[in-house]
Amino acid sequence: MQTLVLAVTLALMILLAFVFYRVVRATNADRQLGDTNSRRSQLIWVMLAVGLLVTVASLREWPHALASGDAAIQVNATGGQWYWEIDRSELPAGKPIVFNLHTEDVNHGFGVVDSEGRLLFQTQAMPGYVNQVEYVFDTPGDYRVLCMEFCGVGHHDMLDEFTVVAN
Ligand SMILES: [Cu+2]
Repeated sequence: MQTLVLAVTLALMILLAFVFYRVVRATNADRQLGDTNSRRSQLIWVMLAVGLLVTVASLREWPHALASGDAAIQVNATGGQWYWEIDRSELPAGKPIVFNLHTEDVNHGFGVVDSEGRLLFQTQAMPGYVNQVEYVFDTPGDYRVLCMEFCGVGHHDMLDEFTVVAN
């Protein structure tokens, strides 16, 4: 999907550059301003129509459905000042995992980092809601959960961890 979006973006940028080049060239080549303004006006309307079409066509239903549905492993994680409670400490590699996140008190940020400290994903955990995020861990190892939303004096200590094991 990202490759398609990149290709469409590049094609539209090239088209825009070509149109810009033609407009500048036409403006400099002949000084028939009435004709040029008319073409420019048409061009702006065409660009608006194309922009609107691309925007509407690329809209997706919200919220996005989780890709794996019932096949995913469900993990429930609850945040609070200042702790995480995660109902599984060992997860399999290579399988879709859905984290169901919520909190007991204030907003927290559920961020997962690998053993080298790289942030893999993060999602808000909020009181009164269950937010879901799906991830597939490719590499077995130890992972840490950090809070990514400042939530009080103990925020920096809001850590937990789990292990991903090979299948
Ligand atoms: Cu926090």
